[in-house]
Amino acid sequence: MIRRPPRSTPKPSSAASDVYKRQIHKVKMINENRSKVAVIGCGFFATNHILSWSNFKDVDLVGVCDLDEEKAINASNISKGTPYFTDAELMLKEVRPDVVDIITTAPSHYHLAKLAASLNISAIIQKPMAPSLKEATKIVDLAETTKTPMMVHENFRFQQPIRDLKNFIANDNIGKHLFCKISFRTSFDIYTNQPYLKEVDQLVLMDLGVHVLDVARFLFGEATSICCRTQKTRSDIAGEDMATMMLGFSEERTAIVECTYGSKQVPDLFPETLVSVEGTNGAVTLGAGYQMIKRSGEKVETINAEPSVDDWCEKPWHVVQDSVKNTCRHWIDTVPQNLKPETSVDDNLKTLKLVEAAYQSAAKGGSLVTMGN
Ligand code: NAD
Ligand code: 89V
Repeated sequence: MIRRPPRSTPKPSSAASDVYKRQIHKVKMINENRSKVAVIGCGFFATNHILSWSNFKDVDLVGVCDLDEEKAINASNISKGTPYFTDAELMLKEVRPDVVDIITTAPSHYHLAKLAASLNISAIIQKPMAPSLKEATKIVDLAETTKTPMMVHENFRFQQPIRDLKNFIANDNIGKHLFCKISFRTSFDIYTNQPYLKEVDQLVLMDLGVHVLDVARFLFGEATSICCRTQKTRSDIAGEDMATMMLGFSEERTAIVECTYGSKQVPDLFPETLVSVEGTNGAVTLGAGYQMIKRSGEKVETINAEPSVDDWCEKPWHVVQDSVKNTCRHWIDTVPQNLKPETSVDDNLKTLKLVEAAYQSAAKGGSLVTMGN
């Protein structure tokens, strides 16, 4: 049954759920240009997805679901009373969305992707796609065999400053590309919002490396090799929280990619990603505070590349929140038009292969691992 909380939402209790007025709202397609979206997983990060979808004029958020009813009710409340559920299958069968946005943690992704595919519903899966390359490959195979469009919500490449930087280097402004550096260094307490990160054996490469390595692929294409060294900067976490990588690409191009949750440097730029790209005729740097300095030949230009702060966003998260909006928009602008999204599950598998290779390299003291592209 669809559940919609009454105006003043009481603290849910087992009895309370009987109080809620249950109505079957058949959300009709108002016209074929609208997309019906449902969300599974209403935890810490889901608010950004829910508010992104809610702010699109051509999207109807038709259902939100969490195993935890209180979280589902909260998600309903922040999205103007979207019907809420605690059973994903029931929701999908009731509301029949065009796409389901899976914003749970990685261990549940395959099961939920399989559920979506069984109902012929396109899926967007939060990163990391799966806890292992093996399971991610199962998702890719599932999407292919069932012909269900699936993409990964990998949003760092959709950060506006990084899109702007890519546009600059793509238009022959810096000549032949030579070198790229991508850096995400912080000691912001990510563990309070995401306590599960303390428990995972594969931490920074799987959680953050997956972002910065995808940016490396976005800027330089497929890597031919990777070397990686990892470190652990604190004793109360299970996995590594610092990684330093060197990637090789065709035509002798080289990238340094680094990510850590254990950097004590000041200022702490969380959640900014610093990027620089150098070529034979110029360079571009995305520095602290979104200052972008572009050089093409002898022409040098400094711009403010800071993304806008929509009314539902707040600094310093606005670059991430804006990228969530852009990533959600990317599904709308591709899949319904039968276009393949940039971060399709089969594309994102290549990023996960880099993560896997980074772990292999780190296990051998940083030795070079060749990518069989
Ligand atoms: P969370 O644990 O706070 O929330 C996940 C929610 O999913 C929980 O409330 C849980 O009850 C619910 N859930 C799990 N299985 C379910 C099921 N079968 N049906 C219904 N609900 C279910 O996690 P989070 O911190 O919000 O992270 C979610 C995902 O988003 C993770 O994969 C994380 O890596 C990713 N994330 C991405 C970004 C980013 O895009 N930049 C930032 C933070 C987190
Ligand atoms: O974006 C993410 O995946 C989060 C982070 C802390 C990096 O923002 O885990």
